[in-house]
Order: sequence, then structure tokens, then C-alpha cells
Amino acid sequence: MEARPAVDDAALGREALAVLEANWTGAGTVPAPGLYPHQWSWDSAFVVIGLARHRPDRARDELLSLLRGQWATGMVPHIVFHTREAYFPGPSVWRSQENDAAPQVLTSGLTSPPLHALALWWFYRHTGDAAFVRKAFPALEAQHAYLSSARDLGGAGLAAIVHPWESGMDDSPAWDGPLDALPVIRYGYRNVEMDERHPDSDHDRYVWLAMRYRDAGYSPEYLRDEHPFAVEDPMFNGIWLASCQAMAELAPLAGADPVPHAEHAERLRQAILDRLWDGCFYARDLRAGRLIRVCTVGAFGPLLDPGLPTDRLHAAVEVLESARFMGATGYPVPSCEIRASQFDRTRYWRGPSWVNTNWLLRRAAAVHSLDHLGQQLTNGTLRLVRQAGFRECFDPFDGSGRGCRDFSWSAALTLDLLA
Ligand code: 9WN
Repeated sequence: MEARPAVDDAALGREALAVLEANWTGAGTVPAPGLYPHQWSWDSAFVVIGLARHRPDRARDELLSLLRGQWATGMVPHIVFHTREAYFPGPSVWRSQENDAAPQVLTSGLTSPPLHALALWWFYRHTGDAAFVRKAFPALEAQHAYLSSARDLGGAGLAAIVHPWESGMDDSPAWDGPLDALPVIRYGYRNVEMDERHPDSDHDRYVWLAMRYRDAGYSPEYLRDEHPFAVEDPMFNGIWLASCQAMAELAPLAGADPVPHAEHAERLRQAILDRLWDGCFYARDLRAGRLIRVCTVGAFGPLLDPGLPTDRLHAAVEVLESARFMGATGYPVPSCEIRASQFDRTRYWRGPSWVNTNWLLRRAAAVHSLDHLGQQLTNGTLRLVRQAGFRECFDPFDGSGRGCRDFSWSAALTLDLLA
């Protein structure tokens, strides 16, 4: 494993700020130079969280820049493009400009985990900037209304993701089953560029799925009646629940009624428990009508809820701390349980550890006063970035870095962990 010279906290913090400075385009922070040259939605929310204490001006600009991409439906897209292409699939695939609901700036047509209200709450907690809360609140209300109206495909109140990219955990083994069920052979789409850049067939399916949705005009009726991929994900919905609670706390600052947001969080809690729990939280495949029984780091999203019943909390934490996850690896938290046949320590969301999910679980530990767990997550994550740098993800056994270097959320959340 590559070793870096030892850095103290102050130097690590300076390095993190330098990475975020270098990744700032003047109109948003790119996740990493080169591979990800636009603004990604949940990446930006993590950047807001990390910059809240250090660069509140930049944190505000980051969120506002992302929200320029919000559609009239309330949907916050998973990518806001800064240049016309330079990433596949770029604007020519999404064709957002052909949709009446889309903004002027070019965007993707999918959404991503709705972390933004929690990020705004975090920002307020550290800055006390109520004026900014008032400014951003209506957009986040619209985002939540969109999820309630257009994404409740299962009819029980949870939001369904309609594409693996919407989970933020693209190649998670949780999506293998729903992807395998797609009729790619009949409708498969490839072009020369994809053959060169993405030899594996899952990427074909990703693009095919996105284009079907696009060709249906990004219509909610199509999603409800025809779209072949619809999954209720515990991480997406756990984050949404935490964001609803954040909205309830922020509402008075924005002159809004907190009650609907608090009630919404309660409904989400019940739906998550009723539909996604069976000894641990699993994603539900709405098209196959069953739980997807592979336990990934996404299973721990509902722990963000301070009102999670104690028996479920303890059972889930036991799984997290067991040899299925943290108990077996040197570093927190593998993205898939290590005993699963799909576990692969080298492949993105199929095994490696990520700073953002570690941060979310540390937040979950804090809301439940699980101090020892929180400390383990903090120390383990700082060890990863101290040893390997601000990489995209890390081998959970030896801590070596994988994927991009100078990855924005790894730097941003390190700043928060150091505080
Ligand atoms: C597709 C930008 C994004 C993250 C996701 C991560 C990866 C994109 C990709 O990069 O997804 O959206 O090209 O694989 O899985 O979580 O938001 O950092």
C-alpha cells in the first residue's frame, strides 16, 4: 500500500481545503478533476456540510448553484452540467432542454438521495444564517413534494429510485437482480464510445434505462405504469426521513409550518419499518414484488432516524459491528457485507469503504448517542485519508486508496470530522 508522510490535523485540514479550492469551477464543486467534470447532487450536499464551518460563503454558492438545475416539477437532478459534454452520458443523451419542466442550465433527468435539507440544517447549525435558510427552503420543499407525488410508486409513501444512479451507489449488488430482469437483449443500446469506455454490460443497461425514461418525456405516469426498474432503497429513504426532520426544524426560520414535515417523517418511519425490515433493512424491488436480500451499507440509512424503535436500532447496529461488516475489516465500513458472494473489495460499491457513508453512519451514531461507534467511524475514516489521501473509496481490509484522487466529498467530510 502506498504510504504518505504523516500529516497532523492542521495540515490535513489545509490539504482538504486546497482540494476543494482546486475542484471549484466558479460555479460549483466538481466531485473530482477529470472523470467527473460537472456538479453532482449528493456530492454537493456533502461539500456544503464540509464547508459549513470553514467557508460558509462557498457552501451557500454550492447549494444555490446546484439548485439552478432544479426542474419546475421540484426534481433536483443528479447532475448539473458545466460544459456540454466531457462525460458520458452528457447533455446530448439526457436532452433536458427538450423538456418544458427543465431549467435553462443543462441537467440529467434523474434525481439522487435528497440529502440537501439535512445539509442546509447542518449549515444553519454551524453558521446561524437564517437568511440563507429562508432563501433555500422553498426549493427543498418543492424537492420533497416532487418525491411524494412522482416517486411514491409503491403507494406506501416511500420514494422509489428508478435507476441505480439515483441511489448514488451505482454498481451496488442490491441492483443486480432488478438489472438482470431487464430485457437488454431485445432493446440493448450501444455505441462505439460506450464500447471503448464501458466494456461491461451493466453500463449498457444503465444507459438504456435512462433513455427509456427520457423517451417517455420523464413522465411520472410512465414511471408508475411502465418503467421496469423501481426500487425502494433504505439509504435513499433514510436520508429523506432525516431531511424531513431537518425541514421541520428549519420551517419556523422560513416562516413555514413545521408540522407537515414532522408528520411526513413519521409516515416515512412507519413505511420503512413495514416494508423494508426483515432482520435488517433491505431494498424492495417493486417490479418483482420482493425484498432484495443482500445486505449493503445502504441497509443502515434508516439509522439516521432518532425515532427508530430501539429493538430495530440494536439489531441493525449488531449487524454493522459484526464480522459481516466492521467487525471483519480493518477500516470502516465495507459497502457490501463481506460474506455475500457479490462482495468485491476492489469494485466501487461492491465492497470498498467510502467517506460519505462513514460520515452518514457517524451521524446516525450521534443521533442515538452511540459514542463508541461514532468514535470508531471517525478514527477509522481519518486513518484512511491520512494514509491514502482523499481518494474516492478505499480497500476496507488494508485501507489502500481506489478510484479518483482529490475527491471532493472525501476532502469536505474530512474537514467536518476534524472539527
Ligand atoms: C454516476 C460523482 C458520482 C457519485 C456517485 C458515484 C459515481 C457516477 C458514475 O460518481 O456515480 O452518477 O459515473 O459512476 O457512484 O455516488 O455521486 O461523484
